[in-house]
Amino acid sequence: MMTRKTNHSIRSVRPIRRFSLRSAAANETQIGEATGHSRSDGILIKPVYTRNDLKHVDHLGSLPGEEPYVRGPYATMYSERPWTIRQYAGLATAVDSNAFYRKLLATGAQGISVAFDLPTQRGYDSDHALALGDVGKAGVAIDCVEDMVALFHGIPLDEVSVSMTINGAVLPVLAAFVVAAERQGVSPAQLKGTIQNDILKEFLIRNTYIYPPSPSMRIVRDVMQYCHIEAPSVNSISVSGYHMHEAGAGAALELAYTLANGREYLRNAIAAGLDVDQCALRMSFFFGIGIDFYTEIAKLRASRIIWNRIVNEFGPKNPKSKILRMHCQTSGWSLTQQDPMNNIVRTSIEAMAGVFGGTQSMHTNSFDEATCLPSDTAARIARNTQLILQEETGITQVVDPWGGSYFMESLTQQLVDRANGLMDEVESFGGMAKAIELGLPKLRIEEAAAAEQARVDRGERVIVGVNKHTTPDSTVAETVVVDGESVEQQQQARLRELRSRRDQQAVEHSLAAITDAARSSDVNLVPLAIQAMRNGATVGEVSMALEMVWGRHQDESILVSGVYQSKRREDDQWRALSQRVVSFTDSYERPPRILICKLGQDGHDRGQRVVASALADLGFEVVLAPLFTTPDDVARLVDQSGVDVVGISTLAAGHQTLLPQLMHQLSKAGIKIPVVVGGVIPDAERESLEQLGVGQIYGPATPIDVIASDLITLAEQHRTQG
Ligand code: MLC
Ligand code: 5AD
Repeated sequence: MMTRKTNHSIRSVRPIRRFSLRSAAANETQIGEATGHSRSDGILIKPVYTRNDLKHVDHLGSLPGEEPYVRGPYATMYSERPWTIRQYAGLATAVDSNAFYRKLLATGAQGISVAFDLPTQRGYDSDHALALGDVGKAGVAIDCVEDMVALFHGIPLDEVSVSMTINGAVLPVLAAFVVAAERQGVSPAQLKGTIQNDILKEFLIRNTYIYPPSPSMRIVRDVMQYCHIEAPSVNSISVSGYHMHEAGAGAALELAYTLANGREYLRNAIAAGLDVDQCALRMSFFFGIGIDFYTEIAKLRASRIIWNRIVNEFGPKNPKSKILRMHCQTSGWSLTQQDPMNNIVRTSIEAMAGVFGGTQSMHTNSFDEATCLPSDTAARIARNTQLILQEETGITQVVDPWGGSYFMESLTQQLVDRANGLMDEVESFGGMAKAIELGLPKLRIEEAAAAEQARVDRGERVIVGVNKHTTPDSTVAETVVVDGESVEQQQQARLRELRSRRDQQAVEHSLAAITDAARSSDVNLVPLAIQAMRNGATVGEVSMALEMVWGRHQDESILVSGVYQSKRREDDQWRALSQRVVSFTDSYERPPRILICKLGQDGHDRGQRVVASALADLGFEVVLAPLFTTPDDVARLVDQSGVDVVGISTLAAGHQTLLPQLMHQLSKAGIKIPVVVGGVIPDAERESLEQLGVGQIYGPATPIDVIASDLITLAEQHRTQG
């Protein structure tokens, strides 16, 4: 890992570093494969279970609400209070999102979960040059207290619990929330909700970090400490495995790394003087629920057993500290662009697994999410899926209905054992922060993702409508497109207005106090951020006040090597493609060379990394650009690297602004090169992208073979013509 001071230019091309994993994970994928089901998690599922399978189960006999809480955190569970229906949402401006939330609440949602746009998550105001193209696209744009006030207009913050998915920029966003509540007459002590504040998984997988790991961990504990004292009903962290699941981790890996992160946060806070009860009491968790029905139920049950053991290591006094409470979200990974109505069925099944696993709060994905942000219709069906489960099926009547099942108890124990093994590996590196620094967990997840992609491409994992039982008609009727330019203009006007009327001296004074406090570690940063936001500072300014001392973190790109190929080696189609790469290399005296990059603040890089790793296995020379590049940066990289093709991966709609700019930059520089795009791209955009000169467009779940074959052809054409 490396850290750079604020510097937004890309100086040199970084060829990918590749890394080959052996040992535990190699076994893992083999066993998973033998079952034909579980997602590379080393779990053996047999056709029949008997009482003999309970012999090795350690947790039998406990009641719900009792240690080790395998049967649920509360004695009565849903029979007394069902899980909270909490749909993650946010788009465009605060006013737009507020209207959306109010509609959600009026029609059955029971809590709010805010999705912020990427510039907000990365600590940039909407008028920052690097925010361009991403403002309001993947979530709501929040720059200042006034935006937060508008976001919660008419939503009483002492009654409705609010979750906010914010990590790198947690300080100014939490501060704006506290001040917005203040304006409603609600004190921090009356607030209820959750702040994600889980920075480790940002370094591991999600990539909306801002500062380097060490000061980032200081922010995490400052937030935990502040909430414990001032806002005791706010869950001060939501330790998240969801993103690991989305990135390709199997159940055991997701469990192990999420709980290892949890343990790291406990250690971090305790080292700074908090006691275990002060921090564990309001730690909460967040898991993805995939389509492997049984395994996912067992995963959630297993998580409570492991967390109970971990917290006990620290000697808590309050029994509540030992309970893992969780939010769950159905899997985005399992959703397909092809035959999208199938996603309703997938989501329902995943939601049932979440309920059987005993979740406290849940988001069900909308069927159109492989294409765009949820449309009204899709969001309604997603929410109704939960309402039907709660109110029609009778599922809430019985607590932990799988308890005592030979199969489920044995599967739960297998997951506990498997996750414990993976956590021991993390401990052997000195804990999660160290392991992340060494890069191991990311590679393990990537390895699982590459193996999974190979299974899909070989047809071993069936995805109905994608690699089996396909139908030609696969379009989504209604597509949500955010008018980013209009949001940008509105936000910029608000910022101008704010800056013209605020007391500039007071703002500067409070920002300077933050910068000073960043230099020491004995002052809690949250009250200082609250004061700055109250004075009229912006999210970007507070972030910059810290960045001045800590710099901005940049991740190094290391790719896993050989995993995809190991699953395809014997396969004729793969051999034919390898042969084409060899012929290309013979003809042109070097392999086809591709630049793979993302534009703007979109850090979702699982897709590009799986493709990069598979292409490199095939023999391509892959240049993987750093994250967060501008069109200018990419044009420069193309020029420097002498590649034959450029591949742009896009998942957060920023391409709508940034891709035309890139094409313009390339043509201005006289560079003729084929450009292909992959990711979440609505059908309605295809024509305009083709007009721009984009060579190929790949939706989610496009087989690697199709992409590789096209790329070789494009590279050949480029060499011949160029
Ligand atoms: C509940 N309660 C009970 C009970 N059931 N009491 C007695 N008997 C029962 N059967 C009580 C609880 O003790 C609590 O009170 C209150 O009811 C609320 O229940 P809860 O279980 O705490 O639920 P909730 O408030 O909904 O909180 C759930 C949570 C929380 C703890 C998991 O952290 C949460 O809401 N998380 C959501 C996170 C989220 O939305 N993330 C989205 C990320 S999207 P008391 O008094 O004890 O509090 C993302 C995507 C991306 O990250 O962008 O990448
Ligand atoms: N609104 C609703 N859902 C969203 N997701 C991401 N951004 C939003 C948003 N603004 C969902 C997608 C994705 C997961 C991280 O959350 O399903 O897979």
